[in-house]
Amino acid sequence: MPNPKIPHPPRLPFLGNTHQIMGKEVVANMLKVTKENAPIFEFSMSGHKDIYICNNELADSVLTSPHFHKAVSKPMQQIRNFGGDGLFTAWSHEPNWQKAHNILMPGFSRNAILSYFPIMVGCINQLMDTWRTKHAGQLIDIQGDMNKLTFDVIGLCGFDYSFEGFTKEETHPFVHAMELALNESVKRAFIPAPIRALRFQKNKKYWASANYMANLVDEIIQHRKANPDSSKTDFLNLMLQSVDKDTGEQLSDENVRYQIVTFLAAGHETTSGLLSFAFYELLRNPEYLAKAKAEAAELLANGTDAISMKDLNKLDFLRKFLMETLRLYPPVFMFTVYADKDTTIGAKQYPVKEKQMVRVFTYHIHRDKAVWGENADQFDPENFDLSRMAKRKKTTFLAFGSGQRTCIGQHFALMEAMLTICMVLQNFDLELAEGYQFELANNVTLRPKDLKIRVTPK
Ligand code: MNH
Repeated sequence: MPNPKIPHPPRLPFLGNTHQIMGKEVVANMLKVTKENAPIFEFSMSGHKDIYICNNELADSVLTSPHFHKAVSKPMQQIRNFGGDGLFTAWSHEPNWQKAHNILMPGFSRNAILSYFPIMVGCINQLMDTWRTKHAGQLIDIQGDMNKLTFDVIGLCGFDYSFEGFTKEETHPFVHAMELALNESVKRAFIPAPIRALRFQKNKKYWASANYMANLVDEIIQHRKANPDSSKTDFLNLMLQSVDKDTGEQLSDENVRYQIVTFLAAGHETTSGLLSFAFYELLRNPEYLAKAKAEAAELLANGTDAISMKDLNKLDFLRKFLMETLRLYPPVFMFTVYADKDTTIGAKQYPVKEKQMVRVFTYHIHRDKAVWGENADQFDPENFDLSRMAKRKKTTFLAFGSGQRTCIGQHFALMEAMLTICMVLQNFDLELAEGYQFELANNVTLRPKDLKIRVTPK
């Protein structure tokens, strides 16, 4: 049957389907609605009829078609209030996307990231010092501590600025500003503009946070420009010193600011989510923990200064383990593309209109039984054995998005996660809090809810 109608859950007048996901449990509601209506359905919100796709057959059809491109979704349009046309929130046709992509790509290669290891090691040591001196034998909030770690790492690698997550008692105001701005952006995206305008207090705080972030980053940029130091190898120097190979132009100061804010927004919560889920899975599987410890011991046999690419390539279990973690718990659990003309998707030829949004629902696509077998919901690092990977389509794994607009920070995140896990396992005995019941938290990105881990120095 060609051109079948795309089904949709029952709609209300005005609200469409919005009521089915609004409320306190947005993530849980999203996962429920998408699961009940899989593999494809139309969802009506704020007058738009977006299409959700939840299996690999449809995802592959969309992501290999030349007619679909990254869409700057409603929440992303709000994030542009402080991320501007930075890499994450730019349309592909905006000139600054290609320009920044050309300039920044070399800084995110695996080799380039190896040069950031001393910075990462320094931050991980601070995390471990805090655990040793303040929390020995106690339960820590793993998501909170991983957040501090990833924020510190990007601050220092990005522009040689420390947010002092572990050396100061109070949280840096920038961290609060970023959290408020991100959460509020998502809320604003779902609230109709006339009502949005009436949220005076919320709006005031929102714009104050956006301005605070812009000012702090601008000061850092101006300081570096007044005191150039070419020995620094951070992203800021890369952006201030390189020219785009296509246009011969540099990035404007404003765009440099957007990129830095973007790295902080896109890079910290995602990587800390990955680390939290990874520790959870390690600590409930003694077999995996033993394998990870063995690799950690090998990697760190000669200390942290001597780590080479060759050593990292030997971490085969941790590589598989982190990929499997991202499969079952993709921190970015969906992304959005749009059609550039009327077209169809999948073998059944479902119709899609020009400019219509298609939501690629990574979370369910990663659990598609047609790809991962009957045990698709079970954690098994061997899913990422190289020979098994070679047999699968690229579009079966979408934790970092797809195609031209795939995540620029993926090696950065994976290498940071490997290093963190290795150093922590070498120095601490870890235990899940007794009786912990796994649940997903309701956040912009996925993370385990209220996960506590006991940290005992070796
Ligand atoms: Mn990241 C794009 C997931 C770590 C910076 N990232 C994306 C996309 C996904 C994603 C999915 C594509 C979104 C879309 O298509 O709309 N990112 C992750 C995950 C992790 C992650 C799951 C960690 C785990 N990302 C990081 C880190 C940084 C970063 C670390 C920076 C230091 N990500 C980006 C940027 C983009 C992006 C920048 C946009 C790239 C582009 O479109 O050119």
